[in-house]
Amino acid sequence: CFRSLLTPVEVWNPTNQARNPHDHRRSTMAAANAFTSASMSCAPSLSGSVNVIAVCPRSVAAARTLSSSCLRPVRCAAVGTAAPVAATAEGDERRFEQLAVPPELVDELVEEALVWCSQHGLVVGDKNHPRSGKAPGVGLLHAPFALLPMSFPKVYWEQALELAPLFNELVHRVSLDGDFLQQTLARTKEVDPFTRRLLDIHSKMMELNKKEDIQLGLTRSDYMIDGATDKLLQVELNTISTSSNGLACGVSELHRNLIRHHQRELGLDPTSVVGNTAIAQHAEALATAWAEYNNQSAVVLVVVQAEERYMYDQYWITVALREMYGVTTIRKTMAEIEAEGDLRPDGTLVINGRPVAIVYFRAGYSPADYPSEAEWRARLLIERSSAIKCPSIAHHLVGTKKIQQELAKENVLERFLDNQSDIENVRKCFAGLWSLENDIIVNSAIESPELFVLKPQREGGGNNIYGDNLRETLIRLRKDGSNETAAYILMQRIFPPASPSYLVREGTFVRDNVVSEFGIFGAYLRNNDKVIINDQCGYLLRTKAASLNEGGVVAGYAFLNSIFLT
Ligand code: ADP
Ligand code: HGS
Repeated sequence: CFRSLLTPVEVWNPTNQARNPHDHRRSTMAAANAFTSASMSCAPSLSGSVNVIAVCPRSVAAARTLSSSCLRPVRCAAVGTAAPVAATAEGDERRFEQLAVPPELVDELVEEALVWCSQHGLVVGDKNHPRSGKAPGVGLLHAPFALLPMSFPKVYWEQALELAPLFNELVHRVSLDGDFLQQTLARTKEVDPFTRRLLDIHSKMMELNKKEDIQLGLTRSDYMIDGATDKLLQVELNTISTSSNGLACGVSELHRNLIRHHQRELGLDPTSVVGNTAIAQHAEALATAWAEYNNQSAVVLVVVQAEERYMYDQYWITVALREMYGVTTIRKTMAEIEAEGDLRPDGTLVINGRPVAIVYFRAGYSPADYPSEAEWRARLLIERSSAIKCPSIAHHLVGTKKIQQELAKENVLERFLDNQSDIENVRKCFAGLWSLENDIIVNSAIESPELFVLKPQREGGGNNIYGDNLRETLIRLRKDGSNETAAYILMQRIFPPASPSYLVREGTFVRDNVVSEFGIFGAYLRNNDKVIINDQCGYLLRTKAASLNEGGVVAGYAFLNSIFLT
């Protein structure tokens, strides 16, 4: 199905396109959503080739872009758009719940969905298969998914879209303030060896006065709806290895497919499922950055883990990059980069003789990715090179929980953003965030641990501390009087509205009460003063049992889902 979408598009060749990857007649249409061969409406295009109509999320919000903000989206691939019909009905504009499945239809829908997943590459490696994380096509399982989408109020959707370019720009501006990063994480550095190693590389780059002319950020801001206040609150801002961008596109097409085939029984309009342009826009951002690097023989280096059961999620992006733009990617672990990588005198990073234009990290966000000094040498080699880092070490540090907490402090956003309404809009989505130096908050957390989340400076899911464990940890830290407190932040626990849903994993389904976390991917590309891309680039909706504390699909807690706009 993937390939059929890409013919008759000729492979993009920068020389005859004069480095204008923005000829979307060519690119974005083809891969609007690689999963969607079935659901496309075709119209004759300029070049007589098939013209693909996909739903661009931004078409929904275009009218509402903030007039006062100077940070407007730059460059959204103008995919042929048909605004999804928001199924609003009286009084449910804030309805935020799983769409109901008639019990008699469940088995049939589940079987159809499982078949669709295997036929459309909505798959992951099976953890019970020894080679599933090493060899593509071996030991596959369908990705975990919610059976039907979640009804999602347009007002939250639009708010999150408007925030995307603001957070992109904020990450960039904070990343330029090396002193802010070093000072804010100075105490954490003393008690958290992983963060210390990252900070050491960052301070080395500051000493070398190493400037990154071309900057590429592929981020994701995660939100939950706070059931108590109806507010959209930010859970965290990811600046490294943001994943599920490939598979997220698949689940929105799966849902559209199921609803289209059962429109009469479900009484739902498939076009209310918001199309996901994550694959197209991540590939376009990487291709545009590659063109800015301006070395035709250069490759995109994807930094991967030695065992990666989530490789298919990554391949959706890199195959789209090759198919749509003719850009080659190579996959290497940190250890392989250390062994095979080299720096030319002009700073070019070379892997087995091939120059590297972009280093796209899909690993390197967790201590487990640095089992020896070799991996740290590789990270330093990459940072010292002229390759575009996605992310750079500075961007990586901006995504730490401690920086998230510091930015939520009074008058700190004002240091980075100069438009008052942008500052208010960003601050509006901040949940309660505190350091452990705040005795009043620590007391409340010991008293009511269920209302808080204790977070170390870790990424990837499964690291946070909740409930009794949270209370005991705070009591221990206080008793020890150690400065280990600097390794954590405290966050207000957000309780999203729960609703029943069918969740499908490993070929079986359960019905459970669920809550969801909604993420908007962001793409930011600039070359010195020129901002080339500053935009949202697709979404991720993850649904988990309401009884679970932790989240994350890779971490095994959550299920992929899609948005049914209401
Ligand atoms: P990580 O970087 O490890 O993914 P997160 O901060 O995203 O860390 O937390 C992981 C998961 O924990 C989230 O996906 C969410 O399910 C849950 N979580 C995190 N913070 C909160 C919060 N403030 N309220 C409710 N749940 C939370
Ligand atoms: C990859 N192995 C993330 N990324 O985005 N998690 C989820 O695929 O590249 O699992 O819920 C890596 C975090 C959202 C998807 C996995 C941010 C990864 O876990 C990378 S750090």
